[in-house]
Amino acid sequence: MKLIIAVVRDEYAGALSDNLTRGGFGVTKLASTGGFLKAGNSTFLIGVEREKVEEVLEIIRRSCPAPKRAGRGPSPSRPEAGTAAPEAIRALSGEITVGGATVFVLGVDRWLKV
Ligand code: 2BA
Repeated sequence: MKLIIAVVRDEYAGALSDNLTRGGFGVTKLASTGGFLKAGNSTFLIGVEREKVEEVLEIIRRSCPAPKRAGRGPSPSRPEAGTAAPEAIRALSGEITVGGATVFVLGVDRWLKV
């Protein structure tokens, strides 16, 4: 048994949720916030049998376009600078990469519904 945690951009969340549900997987979507950009994103919890992990990863790949460069990060003159951490503003002197998903696959000791 595995728990897949996937952090995705909000714009991919609807498609990912639909595709996972269509594939017969149980999904919980949580509203989350990235620590660096302080922007909203979505975190999916997906409990699956070990042999289904690759199938889920493929759905995530398909639903969340590959990372690409997306312009500069927050700077003091941009609106999002008001919400980004000061260290993020300082660190981001160039372009940032967005897209894809940040995925963790964890072992699950027990899975029960009580
Ligand atoms: P954020 O923390 O808001 O990060 C958004 C994007 O900013 C990151 O995209 C990355 O391109 C850039 N970034 C983050 N930290 C940076 C740093 N210290 N220096 C320079 N650039 C930085 P992703 O790596 O695709 O991450 C997207 C979102 O996934 C993150 O949003 C966060 O919510 C989550 N995430 C990423 N790595 C994580 C981790 N190790 N643990 C937990 N959540 C993570």
